Amino acid sequence: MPAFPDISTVQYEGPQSDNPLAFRWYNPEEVVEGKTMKDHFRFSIVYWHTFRGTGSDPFGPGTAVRPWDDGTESVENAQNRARVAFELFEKLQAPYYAFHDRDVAPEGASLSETNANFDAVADVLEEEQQRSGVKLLWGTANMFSNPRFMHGAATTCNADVFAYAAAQVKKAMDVTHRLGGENYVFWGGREGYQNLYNTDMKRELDHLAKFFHMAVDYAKEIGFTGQFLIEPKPKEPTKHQYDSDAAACMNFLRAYDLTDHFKLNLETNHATLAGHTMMHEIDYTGAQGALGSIDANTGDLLLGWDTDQFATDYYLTTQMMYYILKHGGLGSGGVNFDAKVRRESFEPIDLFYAHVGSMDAYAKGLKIAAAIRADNALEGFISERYSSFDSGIGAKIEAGEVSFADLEAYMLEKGDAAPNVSGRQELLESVVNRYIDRV
Ligand code: XUL
Ligand code: CO
Repeated sequence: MPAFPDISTVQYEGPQSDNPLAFRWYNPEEVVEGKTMKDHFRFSIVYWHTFRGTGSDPFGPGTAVRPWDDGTESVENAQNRARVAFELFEKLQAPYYAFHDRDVAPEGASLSETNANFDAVADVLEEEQQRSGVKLLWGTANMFSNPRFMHGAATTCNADVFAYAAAQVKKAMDVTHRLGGENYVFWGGREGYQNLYNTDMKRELDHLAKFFHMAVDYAKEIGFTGQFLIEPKPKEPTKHQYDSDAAACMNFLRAYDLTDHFKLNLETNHATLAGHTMMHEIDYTGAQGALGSIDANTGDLLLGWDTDQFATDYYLTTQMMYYILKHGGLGSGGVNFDAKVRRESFEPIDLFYAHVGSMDAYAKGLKIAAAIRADNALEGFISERYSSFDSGIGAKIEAGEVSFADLEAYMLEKGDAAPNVSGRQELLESVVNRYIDRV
């Protein structure tokens, strides 16, 4: 019996459609910059918010109505939920999904029982993947919910907890590999600290690096060739998260000789919590050759926490797609909806409205970004702005051919620097508006 009997597969109807269960902009086969929209986005739906989120908050319990879920932690309920999940993935035309180990299967009384539960649900996931053609974008391990991880997982002070975390990731990698996962993600849930008085930060960072190297070794052992990703986030749950932003992650990877094996999974709401725009994080990471994947969501302008909302803002999606295009796309990553419907949006159909609206916002953002790029409307200005480095003294600086003494001699002779030209920020913001209007 279908869980969503009144909803059929969402189709593209074009920008004039008033049907909230149709795409107005996301047209999977439409080609933009030589690639179909389907291949640009590789849209993915997350298991945790969409199938395990209840709408609970610190002030009250869940509100979500999920008629297919019997509310128990049984393996049977988990297997049934998996079938419902694939019905939703297919009806949204999402080619990918992503999970934490503990989203898909319940924990048992011991690690071996937990692993057996995971295998039993993985059987259904595998069956459903084969039936539907929906693929696994990435798997990950939840090492932040269980109380054993109160001090961290790879950065815990307790060696037994480190060992448990290693065993858990080993199993999550096995299942991700078995299901053909194209990436494996580490979000450093409780990998950070609250107070330095009780923390050996250097030792914790060394342990985290050891943990990642063990994961790289294990991937080789089992023949897993998917991309490893780490996901920057500055706050929540700890005050000082070790993976606080893209720059901190890149520095960590470089310091511990991990850059060959890891890229980044950037999340919009994490970027803004770090005091950055998402376009900043994408451009920074892209410049380092480490753009791996995107957790697509947005925060709220007025709230200072990780609200994980579905993005519908064309400025945001345009900026994201612009810098994703600039850096050659997402490779084995995708646009993964790490987003949850609001507590007040409690009906199953809200899950559809949310994804359809946001898929459309990204599709329109892609078209706007491609139009800006086709006219060289921003890059043209940027190359002109830096043109003093294209020849003469600027070219010599870039080529490393001059010293401080050479530059002093040059300037003593010239007397003063050439006059500056305007940065034209206001003009350029209006140029972006012009493309948003036109597409
Ligand atoms: C937490 C977050 C996680 C990761 C996966 O803020 O984004 O859901 O994406 O662990
Ligand atoms: Co995320």
